[in-house]
Parts: sequence; C-alpha cells; structure tokens
Amino acid sequence: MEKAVKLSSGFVSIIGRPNVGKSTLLNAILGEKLSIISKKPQTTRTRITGILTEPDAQVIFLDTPGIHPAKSMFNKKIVDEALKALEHIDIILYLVEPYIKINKADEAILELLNKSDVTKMLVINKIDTVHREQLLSIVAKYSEKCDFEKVFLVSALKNDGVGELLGEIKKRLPEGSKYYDDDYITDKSERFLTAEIIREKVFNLTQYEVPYSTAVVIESFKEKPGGALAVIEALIIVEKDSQKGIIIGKKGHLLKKIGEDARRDIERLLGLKVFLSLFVKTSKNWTKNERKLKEFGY
Ligand SMILES: Nc1nc2c(ncn2[C@@H]2O[C@H](COP(=O)(O)OP(=O)(O)OP(=O)(O)O)[C@@H](O)[C@H]2O)c(=O)[nH]1
Ligand SMILES: [Mg+2]
Repeated sequence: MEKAVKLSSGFVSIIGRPNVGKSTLLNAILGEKLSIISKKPQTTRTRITGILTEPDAQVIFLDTPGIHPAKSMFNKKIVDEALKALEHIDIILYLVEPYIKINKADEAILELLNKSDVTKMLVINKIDTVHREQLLSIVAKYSEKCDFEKVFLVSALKNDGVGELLGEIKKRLPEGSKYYDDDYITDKSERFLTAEIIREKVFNLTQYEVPYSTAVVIESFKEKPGGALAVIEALIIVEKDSQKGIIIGKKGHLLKKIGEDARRDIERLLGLKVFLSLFVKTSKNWTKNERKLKEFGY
C-alpha cells in the first residue's frame, strides 16, 4: 500500500510598502508571471491570489497593494484591499527593502503587525543591492520593533533565498486538505489578468500622473473555435483628454507599442495567438467617482 503523504495547506499574505518587490516575490515563488510589476510605486491595486501546489503542500499566497498613508478615496480603497489580507490567514510575510530608515508607512505596518496574532515573518528583499554586512543592523532594527518568528534575506529578482523561504512557510502551515484543484494557479480570470498586463504596459511606458489615472476594461474576449486564436478588445480609460493624447502618442506610436508589448505577454499567458485591439477613452475624474471605480473593477 502506498503511504499517504501528509499535506499542509494555508494562506500567506505578502504585505509591505509600495515598490518593495511583493509582486516580484509572488512571481518568483510561483515560477510564473502572474502579478504585474513596475519600477513605479502603487502598481498593484487589488489582492492577487497565487496558488502553489506541491506533493506535500498547497500554499495560497496573497499579493497585496502597497500600504501607505493614502489621501485620495481611490488610494484609500487600494490600501483597504491590502489590509483585508491581514485577516483569515496563517502567515504574514512582511516585505521590506534593505535600508536602515524605517519610514512612517513602515511604522504604521509594524503597529498593525503588533496587534495581530498571526505568525509573522520578516523578509528583507533586494539584498542584491547592498553589502551583506549592512544587513545585520537592518535585521536588528526591525526585530526591535516586532516579534518575528523568522527573518529571511532574499532577492526576489535574482531568485535568491526564495526556496528556503518557501520551505519554512510549508513547515509552519497547518495540516489540511487542498483548497483548489492542482491545476489552478490563481482564482483570477483570464480577462482580469489580460487587463492587468495592458495596465502594466501603460505603467511602464507612461509617466507622472498618467499611470495613476489609467484603468483597463476588457470589452470583449472571444476564443475562436478550434482554440488557436483569441480576439480581445480592451478599453484604456484615462481621466482627462490630455492623457488620452499622451497614451495614443504621436501618430499612434505609443498605443501601438503598448498593444505590441501586451499582446506578447497575453499570448504567453493564454498559450494562444492573440488579436488585440486597444481603444482609449476619457472618463472624467473616474478615480474620484465611487460608481465608476466599481465599474472599472475597484
Ligand atoms: N534589485 C532588485 N530589484 C527588485 C527586487 N525585487 C523587486 N525589484 C524591483 O522593484 C520594483 C518594484 O517591484 P514590484 O514587485 O512591482 O513591487 P511591489 O511591492 O509589488 O510594488 P506595489 O505593487 O507598487 O506595491 C521593480 O522594478 C522590481 O524589478 C530584488 O530582489 N532586487
Ligand atoms: Mg505589486
């Protein structure tokens, strides 16, 4: 008779300030590009579930928006999304950058962590950017402020220390059954992930307020019979007509580039050839309008 393998399963939230590498870490753990990434802060706007299934464990990771002192209604909503990921979970990974200064956003997060009785682990990311000797004092500084079960030094970008982190997570999850079938890597739809890829290209190719004024809505998503081609129409929504002009660019060049970059990634995601049409539309001040935020997925 085959010996039954003991299975552990549970939920792990990745939280931290904007831009510390939470989404990069999620993708590194999964070995898949699931969550979008940019050099700019506040890229992630909703919780992204990433499911890792191995013979001995199923770990459900939650990538979250960066926690920061938000002022606008939209940013408050985004931060609230992250805070929701502190409940009904087994482990919190608090991700920070390897710099001495602990800023206001971090102080606020540490306060939340200290109020929570969930297992907390400190993950110092981007260690490829500093000398090893500098890390000791950073570990000491954070450990003074909160009782972490364990501290990890990783580079999500270089996939350094990620395997060890995963091993320690698995050890600490309760014994239990799977929440999802083996072939699920996320609970997000292909439509959602497609819209996110387009939004990532806008984030990477535009500047100042433009990326923060952009939402993407999939208008139509059709797989052709035979399953070799998907025909997708998406709307890029901006707040002002001037931003519409920027996204389209001179002679439509920028929109073309956004479309080309996005199509390549969407084809990889879906494993299909993709025919992608992009349209740009102004929806005046949508980030300040509760109904429109909802309509665009926030
Ligand atoms: N050098 C280095 N850069 C990294 C590492 N991890 C992430 N980055 C970079 O940091 C930037 C932000 O990464 P994201 O993964 O988007 O950060 P995030 O925490 O998800 O950001 P928000 O969604 O805005 O909260 C990107 O330019 C990444 O390439 C790392 O280990 N080393
Ligand atoms: Mg992110």
